[in-house]
Amino acid sequence: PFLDNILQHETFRKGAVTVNFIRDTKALFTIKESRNRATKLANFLGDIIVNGNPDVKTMDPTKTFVLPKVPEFDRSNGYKKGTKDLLTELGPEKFAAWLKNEKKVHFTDTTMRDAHQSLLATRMRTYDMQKVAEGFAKNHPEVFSMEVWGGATFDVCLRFLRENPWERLRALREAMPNLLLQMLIRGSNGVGYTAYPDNLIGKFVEQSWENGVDVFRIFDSLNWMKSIAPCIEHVRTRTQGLAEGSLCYTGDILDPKRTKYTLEYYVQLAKDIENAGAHILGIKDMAGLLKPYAAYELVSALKSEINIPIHLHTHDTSSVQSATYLKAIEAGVDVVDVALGGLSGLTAQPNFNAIMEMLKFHDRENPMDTTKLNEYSNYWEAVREYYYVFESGLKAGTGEVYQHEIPGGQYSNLKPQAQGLGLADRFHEITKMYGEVNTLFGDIVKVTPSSKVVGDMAQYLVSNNLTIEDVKERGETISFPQSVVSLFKGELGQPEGGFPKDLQKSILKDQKPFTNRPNAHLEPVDFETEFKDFVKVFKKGMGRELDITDFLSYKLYPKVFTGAYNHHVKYGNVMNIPTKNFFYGMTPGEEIIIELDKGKILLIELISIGEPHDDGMVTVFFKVNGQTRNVEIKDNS
Ligand code: 3PY
Ligand code: ZN
Repeated sequence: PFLDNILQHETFRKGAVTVNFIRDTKALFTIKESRNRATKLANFLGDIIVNGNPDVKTMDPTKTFVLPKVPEFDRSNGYKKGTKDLLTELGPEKFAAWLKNEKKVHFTDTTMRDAHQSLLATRMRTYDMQKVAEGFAKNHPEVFSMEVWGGATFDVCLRFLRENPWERLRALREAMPNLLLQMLIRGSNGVGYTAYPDNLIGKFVEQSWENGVDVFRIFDSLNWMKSIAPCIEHVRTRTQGLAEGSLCYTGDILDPKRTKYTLEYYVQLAKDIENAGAHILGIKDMAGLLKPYAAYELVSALKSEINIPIHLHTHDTSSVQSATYLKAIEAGVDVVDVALGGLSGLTAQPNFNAIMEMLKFHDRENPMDTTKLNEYSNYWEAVREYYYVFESGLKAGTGEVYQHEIPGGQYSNLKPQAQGLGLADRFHEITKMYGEVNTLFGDIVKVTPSSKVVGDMAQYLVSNNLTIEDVKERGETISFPQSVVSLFKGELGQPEGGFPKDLQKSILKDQKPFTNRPNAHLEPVDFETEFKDFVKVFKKGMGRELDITDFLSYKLYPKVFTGAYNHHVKYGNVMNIPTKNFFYGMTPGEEIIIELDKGKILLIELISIGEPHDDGMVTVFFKVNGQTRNVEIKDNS
């Protein structure tokens, strides 16, 4: 094995060995630890081979994949100056002023966050991102920011991918040092579905910055300033990053019958966000409801009423959102969110590659190497196939989105949820009910987590064959889902215009609602004591020192973190397993490479799968770095 370690070492493989190579390369001596990790990974792969990945419910045995081609880039050359360098140079205030003065329109690439959250149920693994991150940052230094973190990616990383989200962030930071990295944060709800103590959100913001986030897109699921403002303050006081306070767009400002979310409402909200200290204003059109002419009106009005730059986000669920960008760009929007072609459109963002072409020779063009950009689109197109089991099935744009108003990020999750409840063939009933529940709730802003509550209620009513009339007539006798009770109690904050009083009464029964900040009901975290206790419980299994970021994961998602921890204890770090094998196992004769650490690799070949023994165990035969390694796996079928 020692010889193995030498032969496998990157320096050796590159032929760059010097006299002191063995003496100076400590990794060569960690044979036992490597063997241990190899065995754990073999056990993981064995389990997937015998029992399948529990996250993959059904698969197509005839499915084939093409190898994604990583676009070429100059490895020896450094990074060209980008927006991250500019932020470091100018600081957030001057940076925002620079952005506002730019004539050309800027682009945020959402491929590694919202695009896969909205098309593939957030399942994109770090492995596929890391392959292209460095090259992309070197080839496209003109990009404004890379949205790579936050939203649902945080918990999906731990819950389903069994990765450490902080490790993803650090890896992407290292690979893209010249570009701004962006995250989505749900105000007082952090990256969760409920309010957390203020000091926990503050620490989370601070650590997000420390580990690589520069742009914090902050929103509240009810557009409640009392949740947005404290988070802006955390960014301003604990980081040198950019606070992008965001308004969530719902309804239709051009529809005279919709009098709740009007142009005046949004302008006032934008002013409040600016006054709270945001460096940038985000317009977060999470369901893709901002139609082209409405975008022109909204952006024009905001441009004349506020002094900070404006960043527009949308989802192309209806398929007309490129036109929205065109009109917003004409009205002077500063940055728009796009996704690389192969992972764009429909419930995700409009197509980066196509928008670039749309603007060629326009006076706001931001020229980039479109040939290269197309190569990245092709890369993601091929990678996307590995995730085919998580596709939402939406094949064409839908005008129905203007009725149900379901956010893009929720749409791709709603289908599997409906399937899970045995309601797959009633999906359109659910989407219709979603719109009706919104009206019942008094037309609220619907975005995580308020959107989840509307979704829960819609599914609950459809699965119990209840109607909106039933709720109105005999709501006191119905026991509603917990998330609905919690919303009406005030645990997600207060909606514009308050809750409908009668409905609130029948949902809460004898519980009393509150109207102050939900955080006011939560005990602050005692970091010093609790961190010590945390380390005592979890230290042993991780094989490394635990730090504050692990603690934050635990505090935000105690059960999910514990599940990920137990998985780690059993199987080690599975982040570097190729995606195809992570989800679908291996076929006999297949040989894969897994990087354990930088420069330390494992070569794993599946030799064969034995017949089940009487006790239900199956022997899986591997070759690991040339040596036979058998693992015993319990067959759960
Ligand atoms: C999230 O909160 O995860 C969203 O993407 C909302 O649009
Ligand atoms: Zn979005």
